[in-house]
Amino acid sequence: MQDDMLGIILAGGQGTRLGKLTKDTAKPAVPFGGRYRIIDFTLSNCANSGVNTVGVITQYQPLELNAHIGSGASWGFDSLNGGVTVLQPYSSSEGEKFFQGTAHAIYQNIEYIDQQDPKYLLVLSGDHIYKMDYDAMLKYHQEKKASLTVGVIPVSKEEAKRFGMMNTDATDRIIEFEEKPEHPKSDKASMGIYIFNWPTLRDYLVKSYATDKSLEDFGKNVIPSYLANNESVYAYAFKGYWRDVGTIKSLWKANMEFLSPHNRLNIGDRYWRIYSKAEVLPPMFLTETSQVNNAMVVDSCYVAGEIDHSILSQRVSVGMGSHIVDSMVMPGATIGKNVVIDHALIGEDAVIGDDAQIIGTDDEIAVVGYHETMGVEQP
Ligand code: ADQ
Ligand code: ADP
Repeated sequence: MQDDMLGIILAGGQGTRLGKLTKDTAKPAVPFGGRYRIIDFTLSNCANSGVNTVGVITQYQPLELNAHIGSGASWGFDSLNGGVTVLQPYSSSEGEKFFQGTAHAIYQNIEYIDQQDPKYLLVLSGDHIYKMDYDAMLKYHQEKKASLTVGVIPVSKEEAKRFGMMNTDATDRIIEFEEKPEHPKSDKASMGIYIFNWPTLRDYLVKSYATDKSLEDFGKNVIPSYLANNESVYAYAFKGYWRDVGTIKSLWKANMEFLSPHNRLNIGDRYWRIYSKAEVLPPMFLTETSQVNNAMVVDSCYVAGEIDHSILSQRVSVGMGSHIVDSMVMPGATIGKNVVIDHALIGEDAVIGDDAQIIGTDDEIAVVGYHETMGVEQP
């Protein structure tokens, strides 16, 4: 259907803002909502929108992403008709990794993109939780005869500092754009989701890098240059639920929203399913001492304590007398007896000893890192 459009998922820049949760992995591999990893949402959106060919760009060891994505069959991708490719990260000539921005990451993968020979390039971020039909966005892009279309959503003044902010005219053409402004002039934020006419972008990148090596980002460099060159750049207004979960607080908050029965994400939608790696695990077990309220507890968990308004991912165990409130526990974490966990994110395979107290607040979420051991006496 949309074989003219190639999807590229930017699956990890520096990723430092998630701290201990992303020590060994690209952000998009971070678990979300009990059963998913963050990238599942974007991959499912591609599959559901008929974007049959997707390249995933990461700056980290792509091993975990490779293991998670596999052939892509869990999301319905078919390698005979496109499929998902996790692209190898690039190194400098000294073999060291170096930081590069989003536009630079596309530039370095020109060869892969040329092989696919797309008319349109759909650029996506791997750390967003949302459901979106990219095919509808492409139709809009074509109707507007745009050179670039940017997905746009309203945000509050406080949030605006985290985003690219813009002004549009009456036809939704973007006339001003500023990346992470101190004083935003509107409430229109870029979702970091772009449809480019590939030949135009390709020319632009090749010409720019021939003269100026400092070009880094779409938000900081490419969009402003497009506007300065009078390219037709349009805003595509998105109406649904969308969260950028690139920070600890936003990741915790989106997990708590996921728990709400009023969550606008509507994960039960049979016409827009969110897929993940298919895995069959033993059922969960709740002992007679367990109490579970307003919670999501998935396969292979063992619960002897109290769970209140929290998410337990696969293979989590919670000992007797422990109390977990307003928290998200990632797969494989082991929590001892009489532990209190409140307003926290507990990393994958973390081990928490008896009597530990891990207590955060709305403003300062407590975090136990991936594979971290806490409060366990060493022999
Ligand atoms: P940010 O999210 O701050 O703002 P950035 O850090 O450039 O932008 O990352 C965008 C996505 O690309 C992230 O998922 C990141 O991990 C990934 N990424 C960055 N560099 C990469 C690289 N070299 N290789 C692979 N992946 C890489 C952007 C826009 C704003 C917009 C917000 C919306 O710049 O204008 O408002 O997204 O979230
Ligand atoms: P090990 O330390 O057991 O050798 P790896 O580091 O290879 O394991 O990763 C094992 C699994 O943990 C992978 O599925 C990977 O996606 C996941 N993983 C790695 N780092 C993180 C992290 N920071 N947060 C969540 N999951 C992670």
